[in-house]
Amino acid sequence: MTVPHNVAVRVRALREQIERHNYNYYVLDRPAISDAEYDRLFRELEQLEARHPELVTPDSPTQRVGAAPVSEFEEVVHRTPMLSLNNAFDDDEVAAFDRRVGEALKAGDIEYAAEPKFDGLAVSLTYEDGVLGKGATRGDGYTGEEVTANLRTIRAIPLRLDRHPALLEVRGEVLMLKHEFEELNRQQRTRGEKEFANPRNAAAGSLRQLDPRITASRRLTFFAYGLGAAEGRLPAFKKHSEVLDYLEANRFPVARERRVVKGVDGMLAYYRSVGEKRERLPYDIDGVVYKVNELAGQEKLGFVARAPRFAIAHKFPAEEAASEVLAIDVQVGRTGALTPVARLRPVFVGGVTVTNATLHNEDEVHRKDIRVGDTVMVRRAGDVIPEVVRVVNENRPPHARRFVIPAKCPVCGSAVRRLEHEAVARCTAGLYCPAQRKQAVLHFASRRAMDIEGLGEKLVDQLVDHGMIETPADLYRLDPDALADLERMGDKSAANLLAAIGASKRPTLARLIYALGIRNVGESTARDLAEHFRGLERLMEADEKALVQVPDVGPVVAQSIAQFFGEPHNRRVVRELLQAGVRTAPMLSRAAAAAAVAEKTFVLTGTLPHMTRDEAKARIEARGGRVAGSISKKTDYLVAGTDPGAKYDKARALGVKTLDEAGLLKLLEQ
Ligand code: D41
Repeated sequence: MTVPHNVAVRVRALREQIERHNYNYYVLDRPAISDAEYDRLFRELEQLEARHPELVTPDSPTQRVGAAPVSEFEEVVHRTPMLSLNNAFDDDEVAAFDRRVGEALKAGDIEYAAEPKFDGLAVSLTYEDGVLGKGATRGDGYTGEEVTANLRTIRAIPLRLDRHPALLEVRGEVLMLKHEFEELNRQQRTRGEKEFANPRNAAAGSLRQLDPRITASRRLTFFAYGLGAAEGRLPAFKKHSEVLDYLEANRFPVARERRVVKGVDGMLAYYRSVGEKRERLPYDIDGVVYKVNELAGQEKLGFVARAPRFAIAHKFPAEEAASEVLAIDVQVGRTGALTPVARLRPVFVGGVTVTNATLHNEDEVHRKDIRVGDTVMVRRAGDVIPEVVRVVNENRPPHARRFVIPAKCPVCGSAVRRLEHEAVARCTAGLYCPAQRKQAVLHFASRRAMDIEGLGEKLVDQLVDHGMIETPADLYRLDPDALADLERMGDKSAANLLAAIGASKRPTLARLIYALGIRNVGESTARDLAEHFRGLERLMEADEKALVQVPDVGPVVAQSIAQFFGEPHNRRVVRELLQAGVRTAPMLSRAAAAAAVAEKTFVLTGTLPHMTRDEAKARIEARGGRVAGSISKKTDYLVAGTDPGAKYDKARALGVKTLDEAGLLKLLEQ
């Protein structure tokens, strides 16, 4: 049966459209049609091909998935070997590389093509007459495994090229995007299957499946970084950067973060800028790669052993490293929460030496089954608190016991309780527990609370451990001589601290409420409570029924507050604070307070230290104020952050009052 001409034309058009949408979606990350429209095109193509099997070609988008499983992979000899990269671990090694290059090329200020170093699997794609014929893993660089059927399932890889030489090898890395990895592990968890340690392992495991249908079900992607063998007509490339542009023009994904830089300074600046972006990139990278950009220069430099002399990988400090759990301690926080902490054999990871890692809570420890003596992978990414990611099981000592959260507080010996719906266990002693007492004092003194400068952790430890303070109220009765005798103090520091404590005696009511550290009462709730009750006494006497009258206060918060003030000890602390001379700043009458903001026009400019402009706007508007975009004579206040710009000058010129963030907060708190 011959195929009608119009069917053949339609099939060709459908393939082109589908591949274009694949490209928009998987390479450009910019879909141009809906999933439903895409599915419709795809189904139409499938139906036409089913009716006219002679039209099916290997480069049809319908042929990406569905190849039969194999029992093992064939070996492939790479036409040109896939070399390895030498590594540089610090700036000096990069400088040494640049010096060697400069000497060999007898030139200075060398131009380099700089790229991210993808943490994936290197593969080679062979296009014969523009059609993807073979795909192979790197293997040992000379021979790899033929994984064509699996690579074909990766939508970011073109099955055919538009303009093409007779033969072309494209080299690049197969990887799994971070969010796809998270999603895959979520699925593995719900199915009760083993999770993957990282995106690289997930990509490797997915690519090396004997059944391509499994590979197809995993979302892999690909980035090209160069060419291997080529036969036939190709543009006359002079630079590596031109090769990358060529690949990009031929619909291969190529790193957007690539740059051409000059000399060591250019390379190091690139390294730092990519390092700074690393967390936000959708894929894992383990460094950057610099390649001499001039291809003539590359040729001149040649190779040593299996690595080119014209390229080097500049590695980031590893974010994961193995260490050993020496002990599991339990820390007690301000609200009594018990947090298990792993004490580790010191290990250099993420650029610093790590000795402790949080284990979050009891369930986490059990989920990961972390035990003393275990060898574990420790992760420290960016500025995030170090974590134990998983146990590396082989080395577990035979009698390692399961961790259990202690029944008694490790600091004060009081009972520990864990509520049914909560992940954390808590010490029930409240402020009788020295650990909680310390945290309570630190919170009381913190910047957003009573703002006592110079009262840090080391000092509070000493004050509590020497029995000099039991509650925040004791701060206002400290003896100057005893204070001066403490470690790392002295007369001058003692006097400064006492002055700072004295200066904290006039807080707003909202700050004082916040400073008390009532569970579930953050700054915003504290403000609402102050506004509603307008005095500490009234708040202390309020029952749960009265408390839920406050906007945004629900039964849980109301219960926390009522419980807090139901505790005689807490009432005593408040009484003592008042006796010590702590007085809340007078609040304006409701009418006056409203008048301070309501109906007033504000203009915001610059960056505020603690809130976004949207937050500031919302809070002004919540009080009936208006926020305008530009300054005029009608503006009542300009709220200026850092880098205020021209609005600030104009406000000054018009005599408009300016406020900083603190001034605005004061106005809002009134
Ligand atoms: O992103 C990468 N992982 C990457 C790997 C890259 N951007 N460029 C590379 N360039 C090369 C040379 C210069 C040898 C062609 C590489 C690799 N090689 C490579 N990948 C695995 C081993 C070597």
